[in-house]
Amino acid sequence: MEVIVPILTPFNPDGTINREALKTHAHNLLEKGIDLIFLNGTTGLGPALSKEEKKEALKTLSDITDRIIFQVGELNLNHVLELVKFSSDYGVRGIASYSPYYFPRLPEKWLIKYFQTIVSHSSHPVYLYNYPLATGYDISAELLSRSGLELAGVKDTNQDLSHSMKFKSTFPKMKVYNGSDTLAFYSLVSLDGTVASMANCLPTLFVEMKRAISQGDLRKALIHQRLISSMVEMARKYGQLGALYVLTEITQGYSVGKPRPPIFPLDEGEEKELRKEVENFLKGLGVTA
Ligand code: FW2
Repeated sequence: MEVIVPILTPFNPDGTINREALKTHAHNLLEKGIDLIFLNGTTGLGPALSKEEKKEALKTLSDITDRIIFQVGELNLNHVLELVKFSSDYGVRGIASYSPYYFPRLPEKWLIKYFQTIVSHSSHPVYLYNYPLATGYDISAELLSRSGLELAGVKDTNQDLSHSMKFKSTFPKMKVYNGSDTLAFYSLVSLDGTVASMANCLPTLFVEMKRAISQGDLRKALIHQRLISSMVEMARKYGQLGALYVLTEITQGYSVGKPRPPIFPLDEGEEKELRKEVENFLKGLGVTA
């Protein structure tokens, strides 16, 4: 049972990656008991990072850990393969990719061919990042099964837990994670774990939820899930990807820089409002984030 953080990418005011902030954040998350870091995911603004920035993020984190799944998805397969090759010099735990996106009506066999090409070039275990809402394509358990493609695992970002569970029943040896914050409890209970964006700002709560589950205290774990879901609701009002930077600064006590437009930072008024809301919420609960 693993709690995986799709780590946010801290940016400097000039739009470059703030490497020190990335390192500080990763170090804190691991110290607090997070199992693995998912690098260049959606929360890390992966689709908005260049291949050189994806490499830079890996280089930066490899100074402190090998507990990394390195996301390499791009719309240029040559770039993807360059990233796959680059990762072979690092002791990461796996590489992952979302499917090609944006272009409509891609034949299924092209989607499969994309992943087959990655698998054939990778020295690391390969994970599918399935996020139909974002990519427009569902690489489902049925499709994987028909294709004969063999993968180490899947991160399925889906509000339908049964969709994720189908991967586990079809491929019992595969690691299966759901990527929805509001289903983290259920993913920990019924799958191999969760890849949860909110673990950037609530690492301790996630780790405690996992501990409560392993001790059989499901009531306590569900209370943690409710708190996490409440924070998601608060963040969504402002744009969850941007709000996460503010939430992380509030709860973890250090700056993680800003997002990079078109993922815009919250404006001054929004930030003030969110801070007030969250601080009151956490104070009322006496919770450690
Ligand atoms: C990522 C995740 C979590 C998500 C979810 C999307 O890469 O950021 O899929 O937060 O909104 O795994």
